[in-house]
Amino acid sequence: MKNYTVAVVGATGVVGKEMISMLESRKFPVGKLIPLASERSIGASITFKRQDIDVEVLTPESFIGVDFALFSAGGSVSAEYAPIAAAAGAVVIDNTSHFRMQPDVPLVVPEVNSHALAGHKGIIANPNCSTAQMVLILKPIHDAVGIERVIVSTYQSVSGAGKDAIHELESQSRANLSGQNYDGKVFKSPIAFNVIPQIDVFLKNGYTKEEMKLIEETRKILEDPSIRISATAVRVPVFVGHSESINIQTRKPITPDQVRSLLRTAPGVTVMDNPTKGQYPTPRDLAGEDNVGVGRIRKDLSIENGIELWCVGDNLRKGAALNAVQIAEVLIGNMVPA
Ligand code: 25A
Ligand code: L14
Repeated sequence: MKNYTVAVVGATGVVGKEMISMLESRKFPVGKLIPLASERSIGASITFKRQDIDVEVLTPESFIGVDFALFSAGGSVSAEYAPIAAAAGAVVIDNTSHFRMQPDVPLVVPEVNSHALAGHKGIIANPNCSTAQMVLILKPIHDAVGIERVIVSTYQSVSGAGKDAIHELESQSRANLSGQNYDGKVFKSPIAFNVIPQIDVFLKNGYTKEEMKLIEETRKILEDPSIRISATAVRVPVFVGHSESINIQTRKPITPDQVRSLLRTAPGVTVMDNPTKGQYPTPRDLAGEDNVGVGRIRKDLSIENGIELWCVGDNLRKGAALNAVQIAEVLIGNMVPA
């Protein structure tokens, strides 16, 4: 079997570390791993298959001989270096929002639209964490009865915003519990013991960029620009795991039982739906898991063809690192495409 040279850009970040861990645990055929980060990470090393590998500073020469380059160091780093990596012959799988909506860049969740990988031009985009987990749920329903409209509210953990954000929640919580003040830098409002209705910047239309990513990326992945979607993205004091309340209006009628049985056979999804026994997905159940959990499936009593449900996923796994490694697996023929 062929072995591949894999570069990870942003290797010391929370997503980068998870990517390296996924490559190892899923036994991706890595011949050589090249961890790349900024100058701030000089002297750092990462552990891969029980070997310590020194982190290298990202330069335009970093991609010579690289087969796959997984990027998660922010949009500006991808904007500058992903084209350089692709020109050097690497296949780029980019975790940032930079290329996602470009028409010639496939935006892929392998269980949903791996066919979109055909004819890629060297850069493939990984969707936003909240989009990735939602389309796993929407796809089987859309195929069965058509989706007319979606209203989603997210409850997003701090790890989506990186390691400084994880540190801020932890330090602020400790400080507040001992009666001290703690001024955060990452979040505009205190995140400890609070809920913040803003993720990413506000746009002229009143939505945030995170909300518009959910709307536009979902339509691109489901290949249906006619689906009407509205979103509210909210940050909650949770370390890992994004939750979503999703209201779906379908084109044809469907019962909650039919939704449950559709989702029971959906790849990447685990139905956890026995509310009277206290069974429903929570971030603490799903953190560290590959699958997305779904529960609270019920009829929306306020409209004709309405379904309400709740889904939770590990934002660092299906929302980022796992999905990226799965895309590489499809490309080398190790994962069965949808
Ligand atoms: O720029 P954006 O688009 O707004 O993205 C913001 C953040 O989103 C995270 C990522 O998290 C990023 O920083 N992110 C991106 N995509 C994501 C996704 N899909 C995502 N999160 C979830 N899902 P992060 O902070 O955990 O990871 C940052 C990693 O990126 C590397 N990096 C940053 N700039 C780089 C770069 N690598 C190469 N070239 C660049 N120009 C970063 O490496 C990390 O691996 P690092 O060397 O910069 O940081 C590691 C050491 O430096 C300390 N440190 C970090 N920031 C600062 C700092 N020290 C001083 N000042 C700072 N501003 C760290 O503590 C660590 O010790
Ligand atoms: O677009 O802060 O992939 O939770 C993912 C993490 C946007 C921000 C993306 C967060 C980013 C998001």
